[in-house]
Amino acid sequence: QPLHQTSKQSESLQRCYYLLNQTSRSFAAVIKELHPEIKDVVTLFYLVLRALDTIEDDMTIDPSIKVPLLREFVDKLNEKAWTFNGNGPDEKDRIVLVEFDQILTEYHKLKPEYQDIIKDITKKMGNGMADYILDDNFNLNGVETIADFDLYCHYVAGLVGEGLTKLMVLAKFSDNSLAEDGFKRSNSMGLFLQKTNIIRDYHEDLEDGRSFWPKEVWSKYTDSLPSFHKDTSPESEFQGLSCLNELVLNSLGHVKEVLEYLSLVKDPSSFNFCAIPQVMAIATLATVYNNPKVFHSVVKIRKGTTCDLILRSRTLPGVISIFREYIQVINHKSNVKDPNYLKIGIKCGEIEQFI
Ligand code: PS7
Ligand code: MN
Ligand code: MN
Ligand code: MN
Ligand code: MN
Ligand code: MN
Repeated sequence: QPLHQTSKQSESLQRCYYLLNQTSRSFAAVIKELHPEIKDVVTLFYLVLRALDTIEDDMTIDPSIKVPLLREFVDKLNEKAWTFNGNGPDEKDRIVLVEFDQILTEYHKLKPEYQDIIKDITKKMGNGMADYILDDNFNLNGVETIADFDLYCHYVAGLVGEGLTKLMVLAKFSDNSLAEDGFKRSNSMGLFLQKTNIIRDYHEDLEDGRSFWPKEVWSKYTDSLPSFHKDTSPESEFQGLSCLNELVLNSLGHVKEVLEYLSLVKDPSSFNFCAIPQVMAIATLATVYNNPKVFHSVVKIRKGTTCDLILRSRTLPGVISIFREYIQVINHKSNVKDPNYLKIGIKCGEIEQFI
């Protein structure tokens, strides 16, 4: 490539960065700081999966159309200029599908090894999402057991961890050790983010006509999941909080592997990229813990807190101190009457011992 062209981004690559900025403030910020060798490939990986998730999330697409579309989505990566205009007008990230041809143009310029990793993960994720699409009766193919919960989260987030790990190893930004555990810790990196997202989005997801809270857990506390929103009696709220807290306890089960994973990421820009979402997740988990607002709105962490956390996430000791702080916050918010009070105390103690 002639020297005068090396700094020039093609039109379609510029458009891809525009799409990245449009669809995620937080991912855009960390992806744009990545080393040039992996920045474009991670951007395209993100955009391909964002497009797939925009199909999954769109409740105006009938399951009879959505399911085959999710399963066949990977085939679109072999096309030159596929686009999709079938999203509802309110779907916030529909632009990535309307302009998917721009993504394809840049995807096909990637090294074949990178394309293969993206393709493999996209195929598995699309099929996994399809397995969990609810039918119109709202109760078929849902997240029933805790094993389902882990499997659904593996498809939509654990696989992202696996793919990103493969990319970082291939690009030599990380040594093999990250991939030598059968992607167990990469999976936990995704599951910790996804479970936190699912817990926080209780109300929004129900309003959109879906839910990912596992029935095996909520059925211990109610015979109908929406009751935590609808029934505002103190008894119902207590059952709701017990259920919520049991899910937080489940998520805390991934913290050890998350910190182990982060301890193995050596490249500084990759470390930030991996660490910042995890730090946001533990802060979110501490905020939603034992918090009845979850049943009525989306609980968000404060802007100032976010900035402070990002600044402290640059090193492993910084990340560990953040986790320690939020584990203490969770421990202090516990209610002795909660049925999992002891288990939560033990889990927090275990994590504090570990770090
Ligand atoms: C390729 C950077 C860093 C080893 C779009 C980053 C939905 C939590 O469930 O729409 O629809 O409400 O809020 C990101 C592991 C994935 C997991 C995943 C791709 C971390 C499509 C993020 C992100 C692995 C499937 C939030 C998983 O979306 O969720 C790249 C290491 C996309 C990561 C989905 C969820 C992301 C998510 P929902 P959101
Ligand atoms: Mn989504
Ligand atoms: Mn989704
Ligand atoms: Mn969500
Ligand atoms: Mn919504
Ligand atoms: Mn309400």
